[in-house]
Amino acid sequence: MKISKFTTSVLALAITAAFSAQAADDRFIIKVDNSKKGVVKALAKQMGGELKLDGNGFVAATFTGKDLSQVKGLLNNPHIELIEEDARRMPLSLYSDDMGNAMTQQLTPYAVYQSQANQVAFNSNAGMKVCVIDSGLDRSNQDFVWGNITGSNDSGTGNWDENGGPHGTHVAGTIGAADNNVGVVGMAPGVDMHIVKVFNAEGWGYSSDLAHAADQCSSAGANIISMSLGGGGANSTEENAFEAFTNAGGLVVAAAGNDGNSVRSYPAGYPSVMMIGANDADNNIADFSQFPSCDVTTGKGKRATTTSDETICVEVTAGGVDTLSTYPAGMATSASLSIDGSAMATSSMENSGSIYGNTYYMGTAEATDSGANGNVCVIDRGNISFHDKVLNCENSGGVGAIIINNEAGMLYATLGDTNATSIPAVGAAFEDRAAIVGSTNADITIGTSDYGFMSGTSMATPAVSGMAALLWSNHTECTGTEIRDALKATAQDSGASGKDVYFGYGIVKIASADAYLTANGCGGDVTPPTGGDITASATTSRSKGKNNVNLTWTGASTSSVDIYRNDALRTSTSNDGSFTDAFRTSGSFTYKVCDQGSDNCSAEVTVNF
Ligand SMILES: [Ca+2]
Ligand SMILES: [Ca+2]
Ligand SMILES: [Ca+2]
Repeated sequence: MKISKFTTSVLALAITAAFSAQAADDRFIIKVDNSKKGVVKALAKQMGGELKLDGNGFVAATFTGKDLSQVKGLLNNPHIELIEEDARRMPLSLYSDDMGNAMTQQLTPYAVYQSQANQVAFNSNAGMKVCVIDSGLDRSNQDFVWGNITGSNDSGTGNWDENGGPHGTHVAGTIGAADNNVGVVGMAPGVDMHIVKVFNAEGWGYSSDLAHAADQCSSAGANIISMSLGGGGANSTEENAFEAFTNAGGLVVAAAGNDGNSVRSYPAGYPSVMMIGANDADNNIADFSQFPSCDVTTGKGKRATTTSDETICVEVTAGGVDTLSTYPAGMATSASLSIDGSAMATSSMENSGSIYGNTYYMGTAEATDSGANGNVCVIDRGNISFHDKVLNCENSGGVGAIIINNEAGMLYATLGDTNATSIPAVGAAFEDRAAIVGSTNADITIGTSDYGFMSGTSMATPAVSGMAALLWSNHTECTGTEIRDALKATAQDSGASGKDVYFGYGIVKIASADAYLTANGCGGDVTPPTGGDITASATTSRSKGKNNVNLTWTGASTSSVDIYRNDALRTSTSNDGSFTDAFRTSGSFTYKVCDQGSDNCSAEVTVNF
């Protein structure tokens, strides 16, 4: 069986087609006095238009295959006050990357916020190690704690610390890029990693390589194996290797695959391996994320029975669309934009370079304009091609161009195949239009970068591997399977209500998982047994609008005690015989006091408010 990397696109730009000046869905708004609307509606219909909306002082209609100037030509009528493109409106992303240039400042990728990894501190003293089986980690990238990273090579793949393409470097950055002042920040910043390079120059390897790699991960003392790869067909050698790693207390994480179908990929399809799907910044499933069934049918005909096995399908998802991470030095392209000194969201359109200048608003830049000479052109999207706008700017003496979207969101586009321009041109979001149009100066940089975007379940997988290391570093007493169960128990249900084949349990929420393990222990929501020699009692009072529980105890033997409220760990506190809990909610609350980290607890004490 051959295995290959699960990445759909190397650059965000590669998956966004160039936009034309044509209105979205060929839909236009026609402004007309209500008393003349009937005439205009009849004319629009006569000219091939299809009425979509009859508004107060306007109508909206589609003209299939027509652009704005053509529609203006068709509807040449004195009653029409204005015709403009009817733009699509859609919600902004729920989560987004930090803005700025990763070459000069540290940016946090959106998936870190989405999955709450910024809310939990990584414990670097816990000794967690993630083994990354991929195309190598290029030593040219400075955003790693290299002293914490080891590696091994398979024969024929070259050195583990030289890249076999950017894939392995991107994946490793999502797991463990350093928390410093540059680049990106990983899910478990600076975590120990062992890199196993299995991909040859052609970009694929064999399942026997993976079985061997699992042993190398084990020998290196790894807790977690992360595999952003896979292929069709199960085999027992490979399956046994990952099962042994899991049975020894480890956690194995692998990608679901990027074909957007229900095919089950391996190694993710093995029960011992946790399968990861990809979601986007809006909590939607990525259209490429594979969704194999969880059903297992045994027997035939009337004796056939179908059962569900959640270990053979997607278990959880994390961000994997347009993921920002590390590249081998200089292998990515990036753009940055500052307006009056403030970083602003942007996208690279065309032409590398770094320019600073005064801004000049050029409208839709449908002709040259001497006012642009020596300045950065600020241009609205619409009416003519992006290329011709930038060319008009350049022919006016403009030194750079910012094209602002005319509908919600960032403008992702290129200048097309026959580019006659040479000044750097970037896209900007419609939401920033007022700030950009009203600005006095702009700083644009488009150039090679050590940081860039990729999309795939390959990107979601290291996000989960890194977060598992983050969680585990705070709960080292747990096994890998208990970490896996906690990730599932606390994931945010997304897509169809309840567990589904696309999201599994949902989007990983690591602060929730951390609280869950703190409250319930490694085994999940198991109630600690009562008994022992500890006696506890409680009185109640009210002050400053709060209910107070004054808990006292004797007989505990550890220096600190664990206090449980309604069977969840409330706190660990000094064994000084008293603790006061305060809250504003009413109801019945049950407390018990336990020797720290043990099952030796007092009997339950119940208070009511
Ligand atoms: Ca960093
Ligand atoms: Ca599995
Ligand atoms: Ca769901």
